[in-house]
Amino acid sequence: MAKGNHPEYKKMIDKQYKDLMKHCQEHMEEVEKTLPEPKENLHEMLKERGISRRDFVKWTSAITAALMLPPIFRPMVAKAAENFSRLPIVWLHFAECTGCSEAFLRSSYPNVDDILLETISLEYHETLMAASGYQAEQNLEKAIYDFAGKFICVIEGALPRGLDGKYLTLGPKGKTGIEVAKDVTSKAAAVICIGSCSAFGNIQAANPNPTDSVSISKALGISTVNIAGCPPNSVNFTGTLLHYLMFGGLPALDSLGRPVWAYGKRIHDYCERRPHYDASEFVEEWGDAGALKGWCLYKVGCKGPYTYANCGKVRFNDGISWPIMAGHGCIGCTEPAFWDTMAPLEKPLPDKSYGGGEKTVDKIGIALTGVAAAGIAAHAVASAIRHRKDDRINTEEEKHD
Ligand code: FSX
Ligand code: SF4
Ligand code: F3S
Repeated sequence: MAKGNHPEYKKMIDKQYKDLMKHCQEHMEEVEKTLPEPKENLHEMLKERGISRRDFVKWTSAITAALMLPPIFRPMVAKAAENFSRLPIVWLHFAECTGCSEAFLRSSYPNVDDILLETISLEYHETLMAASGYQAEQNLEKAIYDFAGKFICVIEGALPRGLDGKYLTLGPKGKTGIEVAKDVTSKAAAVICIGSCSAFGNIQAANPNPTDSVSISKALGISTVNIAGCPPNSVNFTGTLLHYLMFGGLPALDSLGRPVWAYGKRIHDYCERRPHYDASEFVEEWGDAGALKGWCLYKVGCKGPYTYANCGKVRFNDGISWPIMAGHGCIGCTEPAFWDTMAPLEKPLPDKSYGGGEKTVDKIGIALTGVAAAGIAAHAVASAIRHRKDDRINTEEEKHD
């Protein structure tokens, strides 16, 4: 009998989920007692934006599945969504293109995730707030004082360390990004890096990195949750916040700080072109017969075999499409230092880069995994929300310097 069908094994898994549900219920009762009243009524907002109750139920099922939780958690996901606007958020911008905020906010067909993001209680967001100068600085100080230890600090952008951090200064007092980041993150309940810039340094840190830009984790020596991608998928951000609201902790993370539920598998594992890869049917050049037939993009540079993310599963723009579906290979935007390690973007990697050409792609996937596969492991709630960065993360990042 397969392990998964064994009655004892099934009993053990059922018990684990039951315990997790109990923890979730208790935590959510606590949230209702301790966090401020919701600022927005989600259902009214959904109605105003033409999203029916049925669409909402469909969304809760999809996000429950994306979070690798069984359907019994669906009502808890719905409740956490209703509580979304109770969570105070301070959203900082450093060295980046603001594409992450733009990607979340400029959706032409807003779905439930986009509307949820509109409901969050943004105590401070440099792109969206009306205040500027001294008033903006006061708003930030007030937010971190009023919600000390309770707010989530969300960060877009890398931190330049060159010239004592002076490549990036903010506000009327000319504070460096590093000073602002240190001050705010030290008072936050958790730090979530949105996008590969804050998560890994990204384009700012690409060779020759003249400003000595690095990730938030490396600049400050703290652990961060890394919602990687340039830009990342809004589902991976909302899902992580929903998890936080449901369980009072962060989801299990891989060795690079990425939530396992979203970044636990390779692009290559979810790809709809995979049968063509397995049948050795490749696009050889742009616009050829293979491209018209939707064959595999490996030979025109797809880095899906080396890239961990759920893009093919959750897609972008309300599930309409994703890079490989649109006809270009994955450029590896959820991986550290991808501009340096995955270039040239439209050519396969030379044999030595990751240990081999197309024949060894699957072995590479296995070697790079090093994360729990699925299920309950993705929800082992971290006991300490904010703690010093561990050596494992250091080692991983230094590998890509
Ligand atoms: Fe970076 Fe985001 Fe890419 Fe841009 O803020 S992840 S350059 S989409 O905007 O940080
Ligand atoms: Fe898909 Fe790229 Fe893998 Fe081909 S190489 S199957 S296009 S992920
Ligand atoms: Fe980025 Fe590749 Fe997804 S380029 S958006 S990780 S398909």
